[in-house]
Amino acid sequence: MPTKKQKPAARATSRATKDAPQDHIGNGGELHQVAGGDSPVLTTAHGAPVQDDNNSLRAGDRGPTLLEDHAFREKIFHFDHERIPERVVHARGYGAHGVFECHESLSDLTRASVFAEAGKQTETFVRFSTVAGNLGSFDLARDVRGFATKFYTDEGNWDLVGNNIPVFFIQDAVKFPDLVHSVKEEPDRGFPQAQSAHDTFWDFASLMPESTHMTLWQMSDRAIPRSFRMMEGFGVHTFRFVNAAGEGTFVKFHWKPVLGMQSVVWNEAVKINGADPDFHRRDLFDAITAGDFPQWELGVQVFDDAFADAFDFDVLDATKIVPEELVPVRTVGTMTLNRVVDNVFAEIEQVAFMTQNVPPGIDFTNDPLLQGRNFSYLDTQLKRLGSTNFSQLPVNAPRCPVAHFQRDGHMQTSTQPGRAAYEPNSFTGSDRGPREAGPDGHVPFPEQVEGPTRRIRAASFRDHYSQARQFFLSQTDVEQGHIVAAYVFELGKCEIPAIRARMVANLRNVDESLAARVADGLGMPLPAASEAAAPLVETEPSPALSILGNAKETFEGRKLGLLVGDGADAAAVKRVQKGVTKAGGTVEVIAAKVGGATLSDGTLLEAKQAVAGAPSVLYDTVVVLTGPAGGQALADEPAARDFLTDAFTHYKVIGLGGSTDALVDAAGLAGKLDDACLAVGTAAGATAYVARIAGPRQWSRDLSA
Ligand code: HDD
Repeated sequence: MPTKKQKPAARATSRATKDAPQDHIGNGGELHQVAGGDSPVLTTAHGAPVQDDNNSLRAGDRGPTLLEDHAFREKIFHFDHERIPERVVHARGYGAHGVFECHESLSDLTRASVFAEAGKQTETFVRFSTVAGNLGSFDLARDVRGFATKFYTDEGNWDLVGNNIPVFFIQDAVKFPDLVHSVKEEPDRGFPQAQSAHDTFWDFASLMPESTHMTLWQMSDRAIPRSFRMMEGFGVHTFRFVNAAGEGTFVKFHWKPVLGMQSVVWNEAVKINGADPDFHRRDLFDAITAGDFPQWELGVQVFDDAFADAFDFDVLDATKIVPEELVPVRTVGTMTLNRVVDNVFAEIEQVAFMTQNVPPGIDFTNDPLLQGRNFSYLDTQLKRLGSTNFSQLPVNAPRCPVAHFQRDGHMQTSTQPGRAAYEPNSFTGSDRGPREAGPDGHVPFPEQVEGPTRRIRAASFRDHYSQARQFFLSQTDVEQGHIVAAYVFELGKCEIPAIRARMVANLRNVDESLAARVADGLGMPLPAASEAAAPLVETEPSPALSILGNAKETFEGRKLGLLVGDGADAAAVKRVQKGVTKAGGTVEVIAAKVGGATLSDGTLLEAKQAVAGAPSVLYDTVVVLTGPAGGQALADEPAARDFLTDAFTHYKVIGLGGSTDALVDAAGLAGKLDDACLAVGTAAGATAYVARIAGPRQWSRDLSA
């Protein structure tokens, strides 16, 4: 007799087989489908149809589970092995597929096929990441962002494994494990994760003056981007272009976001991490699935040996930039991200970037950081992906023909034909295997190298402060204030006063006012300046280094949080929605309850979010529109009060319409509203509001500058 407990199992089984959504079939159609049509049958990994996926096989209704239940054992076996090691750095990331289109032929500079002719398209895959945090950490950590691009070129994959900051903490790869160990959670306690605001990071940074320049960038708003779509990317190192004649030039790569650069403010970042730890990945996913494809222009700075020799700094030193004012960035193509992944693990987790993946026409330089990376990335993929055959995974596989004599290995999926698996061989036809490409292959740039073998840091790498100073002096007052505040916050989290003092002593070599303001913020006396390894070189400020100085006048790609209370003027709501959408933004409707709000014309406006789950930090600007009843209800709701107070504190443009006085009062803003708080109840008001949100935040509210 079947017991009562067995009945639900029958229902669940039929759900699994009959009603399974089509998209569970698997990306490559690799899952076994026994019965035709759109309802795949659940099978084991070996293809046998599963009778019942809800009850393991047991002896008797209430007896022990039997070892012969192979379907159960296979399911648990696979589950137990689902995780692979997360990346040792850049563990948390998100990615998407795209296409790169070349604007003009660069064949005079490089024979790389990506740049062969105007209009040439190359498939790409991009992974953005934070560096320090673990896989499950939050998106808005103050951190460098990885910006890694795989170009599936006609002549093999080109991986441009860059960051959103053009310099790095260290000059020599031998220090990379030390850098990473210092920023990761401290080994004796396992915290803090995903942040540099602790003793060990600043201990290391203060003892390694070469990291000072990078810490300036890291303390700037670059490290808290509003969106992956609104940040720059850099190849960091100086690479080499090599043309068909074998002539080489130096090149640096830049990604410039078409939406312009934008960051959030620190207090906002802290709150976003609580409100939506997936803020950046959601933003990318939402934009691409809405057809609002993010784009970046690829730019190159090309220079020759004469420039490199005359430059005040060493172009092989990854702690230095080449200012755009000295060597302009030439735009050579556009990348569009147009497809989200089908499966996060298969694609984003298993994608394997390697700096050593360069096609003919692109080559390395002797940057000691790059040279070390070229070893590390191959090695780490074996650790993470478990087999030398990781290049066969769909996301990693080149889109051009692959032919070599490497054989076998774990998880070999290619059935390699032919009799000879060695080179040279005397076989012919399909038995002989591939032949070398000779001059058509990746021919290394024939650089002359000489000198004794020594462990030494070149004297040309010694200046650690001049470009850090240039960066600081190139920022607007508001941005300088944010950098000061970030140092104060981070060093304030250090429990060892000597570490704070050592860092401030280094900052005195960057800029006296910076050091004095940080010391003041920390409430400590100004220490003596540390000894610099090289005298400062006078540099001109580089306007290209400021985010705010280069802000784009647009609301494209940004988001309005529209808080609507009962009785709100229906026409006013529509006008704001229409205006913002027309300006290229998106609108998210928020109400006291997620069921929505009843408008003046009696219609129900559905909400996407209840205000308790949608703090204003999730939006670029906010509008409150409400009737009298709704206005009082919002004033009584703590989350609605915070919504407005935070929007004001984060310098956001605010639109107010209808009966908002009670809420403004309750939010503590009575008498404080400024000209970035606009009345949006009328048509003219809505127009003025839409025009204003294309502009900057209301920085005059910022007292840190
Ligand atoms: Fe690295 C990952 C960028 C220096 C060793 N790195 C990694 C990723 C990015 C960068 C974007 C994530 C790739 C992905 O999304 O899968 N790394 C950089 C930049 C550097 C840099 C811009 C300096 C200019 N890295 C660097 C050095 C070493 C490494 C000096 C070691 C000697 N990086 C690694 C790694 C990782 C990695 C351990 C971890 C996961 C991976 O490679 O695939 O090999």
